Amino acid sequence: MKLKKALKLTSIAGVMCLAGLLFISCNEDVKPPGAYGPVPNENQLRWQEMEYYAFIHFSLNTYTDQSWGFGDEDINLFNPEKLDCRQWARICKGAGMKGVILTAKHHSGFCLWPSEYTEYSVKNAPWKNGKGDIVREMADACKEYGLKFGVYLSPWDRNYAEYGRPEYITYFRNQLTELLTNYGDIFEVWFDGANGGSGYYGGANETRKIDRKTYYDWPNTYKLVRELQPDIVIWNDNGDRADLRWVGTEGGYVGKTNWSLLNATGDVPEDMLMHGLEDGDSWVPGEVNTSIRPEWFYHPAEDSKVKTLPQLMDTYYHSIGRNATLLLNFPIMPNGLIHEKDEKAVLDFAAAVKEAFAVNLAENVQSEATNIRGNSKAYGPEKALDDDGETYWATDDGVDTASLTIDFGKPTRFNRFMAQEYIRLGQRVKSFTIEALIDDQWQQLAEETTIGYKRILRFPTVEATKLRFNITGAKSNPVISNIAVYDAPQLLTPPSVIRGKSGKVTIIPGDKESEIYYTLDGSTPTPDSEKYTGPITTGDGKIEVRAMAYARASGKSSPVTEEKFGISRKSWKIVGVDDEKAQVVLDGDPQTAWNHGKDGKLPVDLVVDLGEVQEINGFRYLPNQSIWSPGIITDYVFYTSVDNKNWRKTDQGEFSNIRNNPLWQTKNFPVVKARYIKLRAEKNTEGDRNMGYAEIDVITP
Ligand code: FUL
Repeated sequence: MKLKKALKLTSIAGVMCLAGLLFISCNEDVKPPGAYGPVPNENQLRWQEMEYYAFIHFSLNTYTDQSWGFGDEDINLFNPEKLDCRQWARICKGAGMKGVILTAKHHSGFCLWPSEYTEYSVKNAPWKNGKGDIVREMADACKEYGLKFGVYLSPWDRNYAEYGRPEYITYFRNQLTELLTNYGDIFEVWFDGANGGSGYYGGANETRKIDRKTYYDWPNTYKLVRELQPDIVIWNDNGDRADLRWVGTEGGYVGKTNWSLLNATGDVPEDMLMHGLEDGDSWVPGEVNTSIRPEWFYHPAEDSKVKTLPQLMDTYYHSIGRNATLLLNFPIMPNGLIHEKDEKAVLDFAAAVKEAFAVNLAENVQSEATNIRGNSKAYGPEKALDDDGETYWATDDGVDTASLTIDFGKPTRFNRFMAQEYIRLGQRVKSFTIEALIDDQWQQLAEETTIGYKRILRFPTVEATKLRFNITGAKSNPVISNIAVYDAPQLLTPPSVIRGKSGKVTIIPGDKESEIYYTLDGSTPTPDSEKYTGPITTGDGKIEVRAMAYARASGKSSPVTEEKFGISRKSWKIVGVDDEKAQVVLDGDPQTAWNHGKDGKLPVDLVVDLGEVQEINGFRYLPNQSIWSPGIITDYVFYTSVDNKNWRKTDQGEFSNIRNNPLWQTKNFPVVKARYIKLRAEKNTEGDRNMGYAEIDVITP
């Protein structure tokens, strides 16, 4: 415990004794609890308290509509005529964020600062006649708006000729040195884990494999980082433990059980990323990284896919509310600005968070606890209700289960509960429940596992006079710095829309109570539009469905869901596969999936008969949506045919970043006539032939 804190506690206890205000015995000599297990260092603590900060994805691939640049993209494309880092910073600040992490170099190798070690940077781009430096502009804007600044430097570099050889490590460290020396304080550095293999590599155009654990010589790279920026935290997903961990998904959530611990060495299976390791020997807390749109970089087609308020609120509860921080990404448009829809979404989100947590109904209300450390006022339950993160309720050593009861004094409506452990002394709580006294009966509202730095629970609104927080299991005596209770306004969840093979459109409500209204002509639905009562029969052509949930009682409506569907699939079928279940690939439902068997040789073909010859100019593939599903295709060739005999190679490429972010993959090509399409899977994430498909679709002109 810090000296300052120890003095503070002693003096509080002393004042209490002198004032003779004691209801329980006063013992000034009660020692504070000792730390248990691994604890965060100062940098990790400072970082954890930031809670919420921005990611910015911007690079040459913003101009090529790609997720990952190959490394040979034309530098002349880079000319963001309205670039304004102050706009980015203003939005982040307005959104309540505490910092910004910028993709100084993404996998394509293109540098947003004029690195002296490569020609593939802004210094050779038309933007500002090669005199620009986006890292500088961002660092300055962050300073102006009181935000911390961080950098993403991709270890994988698809442009650099020496990538894969020892020379690249010198290059990588030189670039790191530039970034960590020339731009002021850097709070976090991000070493992305992607090492896809293929790339331009100075013209070699080949696949290079490296061992992500050893190639980058992380221990020495970390040493350099810490020398240059002693207050930094290092994020790394390359098999070497750093200060922070990835949580195993880019979907915007971490496990409900979330230990900020891992082992310093050894492999980390994906579910360990999501939950941490209860008995881990090191403090490695989770950071939830996700984008405000499906993808990380800007794609105009996603202008209607910006996360809705309910989605962003879910993300909040599933990250900050589960003992993690939230790193929320903005893709920058080719003109150099954040899209106004993203701005509105994030500001609405900030307002909703503010509203939800505006009034803490438990602040300084009456409380009692089944055990108080040394019966000392310094560790009483009121220390968890005083809105001071440096004081806490603690129990005696050896007392690992205890209850704290809050008495509201009158029937009080609430639907959120927040608890925080004093993590300077370690993460201890293994399980807890909360109960409410409703009409003189105790009713259990929740039964949960870990708490950590912060845990927030959501439950249906109750009206109760008391709330009881029961710690039912802990590694050591619990130390709770904060408890809060809120009555957050209810939000309506937008419905989801699917079009089945028969052409019927089904709208799935996000909750059970609200009504659904929809349109089929691209107009915005209102409570006067068609009311959804069951599957809608649609014709064979393209349709655009817009739907919203509406709560008559409050007059509130949800954000609008927009889905565009191409030609009907009535007569489509999978051919050449001896398994009826394969047809789910065409059923329009993202939740159903089918996998080819594991046996046999690569590549694996899936042929669809579209029933008649059609004009098509692209296709879409959605991988199996269950978490860590097998067989996500990464490398494909797409063929078309009019007779199922003579095939034409129409497209070929990779589904970049599909493993971490298993979204719809859309590929466009010039118009061709085809009745049959063949998706050839050349490689999947597991390196086997068990190819998985949730959906396959075509795009028509
Ligand atoms: C991933 C990368 O491959 C994506 O492109 C993106 O930068 C994301 C934050 O991390 O692994």
